[in-house]
Amino acid sequence: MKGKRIVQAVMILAVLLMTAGQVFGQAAFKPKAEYTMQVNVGPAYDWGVGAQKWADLVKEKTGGKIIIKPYFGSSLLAGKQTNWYQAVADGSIDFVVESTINASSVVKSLNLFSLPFFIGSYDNVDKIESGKAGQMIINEFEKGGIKFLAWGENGFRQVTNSKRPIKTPQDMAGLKFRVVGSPIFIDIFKQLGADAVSMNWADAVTAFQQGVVDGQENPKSVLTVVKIWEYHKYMTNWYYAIDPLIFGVNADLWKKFPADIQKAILDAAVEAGEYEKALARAYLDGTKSLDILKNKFKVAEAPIEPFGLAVSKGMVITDLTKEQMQAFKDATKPVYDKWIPTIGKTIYEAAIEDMKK
Ligand code: X2X
Repeated sequence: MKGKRIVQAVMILAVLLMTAGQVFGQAAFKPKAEYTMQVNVGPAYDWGVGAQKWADLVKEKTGGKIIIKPYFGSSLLAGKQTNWYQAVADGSIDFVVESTINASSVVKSLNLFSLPFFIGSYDNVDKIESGKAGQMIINEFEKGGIKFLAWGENGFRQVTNSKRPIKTPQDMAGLKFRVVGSPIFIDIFKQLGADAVSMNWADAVTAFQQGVVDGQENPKSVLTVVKIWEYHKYMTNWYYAIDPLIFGVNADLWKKFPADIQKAILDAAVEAGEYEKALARAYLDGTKSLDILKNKFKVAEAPIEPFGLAVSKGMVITDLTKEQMQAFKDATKPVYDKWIPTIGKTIYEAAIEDMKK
C-alpha cells in the first residue's frame, strides 16, 4: 500500500514538474526581433525564391512571432560561399538555405552528390535523399551543430562555354572553367583535361564578362537568371552532378524554440522545400513539377521554359546520349577511386542500394 502511494506521489510530482517546465519554458522564450538567414544567390533564383518562401511561411505559421531575414548573395559572409557551414554551426548566422556543394569541404559525405555521372535522374535523387544514404548524410551533417530540416534543390548542373560544343571528353581539352571552391570539382575538370579555377559566385559573372574563363557549370535556374547566353554560346546538358539545397538552423537555437514553434518552422521548411524543388525541376521532369506548382501551390503563371529561351537567344544546346555520358563517366573513374573513401564507402554503397529500390 505504502509503496503504491509513494509511486503515485512521485508520478504526480513528475507531471507537475513537467507542466511547470513547459509553462516556464514557454514564458522564458523570447524570440529575437529578427533572425538571420544565409543564402548564396539572389532573390530571383529558384533557390532565393524558396528561401523567401520559407521565411514568409514561418512568419505566417508562428503568427508573426518568428521573423527571418534572408541575406542574399552571401552578404553576411562577404561573398565567401564555402564558409556557410561554419558560420551557422557557430551561431553567427541563425538559419540557412544553402547548397550542399558549398558545405562539402567540411561535411565530406556531401561530395556523394558531386560524384560525376553517378546519380543522373530525379528519381535517384529522391531515393537517396529519403533513403538510407540520405539519413547517413544528414547524421554526418548534424554532427557539427546544425539541425537539418528539409531538402531543396539548386539542380542538376550543366556545362556552358564560349568556344565549342562539348560532346566528348576530348572536347574539354584546354578549356578553362570556373568552378566552386570545392576540391572534387577541380579533380573532375582536371581529369577531363580541362583547366579549373575556383571562384565565388559573387565574382563569377564578371569573370564570364571579361572572358577570364571559357566556361562554367550550373543548373538551369542559375543560368537563366544571369542570362548565360550573353557570355556563352554552347551548353551541354550532361546532368553530371546534382546540387541539393539544405534548409537548416543552428542546433542550439533550435533547442531553445518551444515545441509549437519548432513544428511551425519545420512544416514551413518542408513546404518551402517542396515548392522550391518544383520550381527547380519545372520542365525537366515532364509535367510533374509544373503540375505541383499549379495544383498544390496555386501558381497562376507558369515559369519560363529555360532551354527554349536559351535557344531563342542564340545558344546551341547539346543533349548527350546515354553512350556519350558513359564515355564521360569512364573518363572520370579516377575521381571515384580518390573520393569514395573520403565520402565513405558505406554511404556510397547505401546510395547504390537506395537507387535500386
Ligand atoms: O557557386 C555556384 O556555382 C552556385 C551558385 O551554384 C552555388 O552556390 C553552388
